[in-house]
Amino acid sequence: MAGTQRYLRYIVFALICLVLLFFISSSSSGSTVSWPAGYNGNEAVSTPEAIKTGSLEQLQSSPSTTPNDNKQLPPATVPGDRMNATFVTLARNSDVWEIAKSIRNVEDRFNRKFNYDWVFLNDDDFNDEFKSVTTALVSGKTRYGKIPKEHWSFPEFIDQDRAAKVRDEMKEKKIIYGDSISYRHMCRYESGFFFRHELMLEYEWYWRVEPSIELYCDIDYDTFKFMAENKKKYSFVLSLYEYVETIPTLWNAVKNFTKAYPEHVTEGNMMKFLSDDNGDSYNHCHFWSNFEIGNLNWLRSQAYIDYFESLDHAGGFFYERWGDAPVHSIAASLMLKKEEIHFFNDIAYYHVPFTHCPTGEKYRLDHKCHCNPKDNFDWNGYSCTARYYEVNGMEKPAGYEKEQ
Ligand SMILES: Nc1nc2c(ncn2[C@@H]2O[C@H](COP(=O)(O)OP(=O)(O)OP(=O)(O)O)[C@@H](O)[C@H]2O)c(=O)[nH]1
Ligand SMILES: *[C@@H]1O[C@H](CO)[C@@H](O)[C@H](O)[C@H]1NC(C)=O
Ligand SMILES: *[C@@H]1O[C@H](CO)[C@@H](O)[C@H](O)[C@H]1NC(C)=O
Ligand SMILES: [Mg+2]
Repeated sequence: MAGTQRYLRYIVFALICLVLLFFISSSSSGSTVSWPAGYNGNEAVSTPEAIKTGSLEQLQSSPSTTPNDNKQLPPATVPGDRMNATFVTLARNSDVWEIAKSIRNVEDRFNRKFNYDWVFLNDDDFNDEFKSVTTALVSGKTRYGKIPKEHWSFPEFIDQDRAAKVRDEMKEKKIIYGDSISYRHMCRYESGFFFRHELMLEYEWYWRVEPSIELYCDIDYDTFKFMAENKKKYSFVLSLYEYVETIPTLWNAVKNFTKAYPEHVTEGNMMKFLSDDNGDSYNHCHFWSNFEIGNLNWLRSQAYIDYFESLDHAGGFFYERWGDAPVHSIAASLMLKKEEIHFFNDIAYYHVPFTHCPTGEKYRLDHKCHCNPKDNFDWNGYSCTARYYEVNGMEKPAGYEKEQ
């Protein structure tokens, strides 16, 4: 008797197990959740039914309280020619996750439609993780370049002791990056060398991207083509006043340059953006260079090279802490015609701590922007963008007063 009872109990237990197994297996195929891969064997995360059955349109056309006929996604790749252009990023291996965020932003808002190349430059070798993560994210071709030693070291005319003393003093004064050697090499490299890296020689246009930036609006047209068709050579989204302690003699060095090379100063330039007294002194306005779309052949021109060499020999990259932003901005404002510098009001952008959020609600809604217009820096007193409008005789966008 006891043997039969135990036998029956086994059968009931086995039946319960079978029923349970049936439920688990049938429900998991229709469920949106399952164990993460590697947690319980190597099961892959299952896919929502609508995607598996190909009814993605149903998901997209689900009822909405504000009807909108214009909800189709733009094509993944916009037809037509591409420009001779590339993204360019200077980065360390340790920047990988911060640059990954930037790439994802740029791809989602722009490059998934255009698939431009992306050049990464580093004073060290990029490791496999950096290369595989960035290559997976970029829709165009990715290329990795090592910076030659002579572009990332102290030139022989620099007095090392004097430079070291300055770093100590700046540290004492708590000037941001004031005691950093690598930051100075970075600023000098971005000022005078990135456009001559052998990988960059293959392109005419560049768009500079730094780690941890954000783009907040869809960009539906080819910004490089825009630059070419409108005869633009340099562009910006944010402008501000430079920290004076980092550039005390920069303007004197610029004046020495313009005296030695008057032929490089272009007529119809934007000197008024830089100076309120016709060039006597610098007002410290500059375009923020962590975003740039520009023409590489201009940076490779004799005029720009003479300018960079002249500043480099003045020593301020090491005896002070000259940034590439004022260096590029002064060059653009003196050596280009003012019409050749473009303000990309439509590119909504963030680099800590400033935001450019386009003024004008219609534009923001039409381009699916997700920035808060209250964060827009343009009409703030520390921005130089109002001055840019004034010196170019441009009318400020409607509603700008409300953002001051
Ligand atoms: N390879 C390499 N890249 C660097 C080095 N220092 C800075 N960079 C890169 O140069 C660019 C500017 O450096 P950041 O540290 O962003 O300088 P910043 O924008 O003035 O300051 P943050 O507010 O910290 O962003 C970024 O793309 C960095 O990844 C370095 O020593 N080596
Ligand atoms: C792209 O521009 C570079 C620099 O001007 C030039 O050397 C190269 O030949 C161009 N490539 C194409 C495909 O036009
Ligand atoms: C500019 O030139 C003068 C005269 O040669 C020189 O004394 C001065 O140090 C130079 N200034 C800078 C910042 O290079
Ligand atoms: Mg940065």
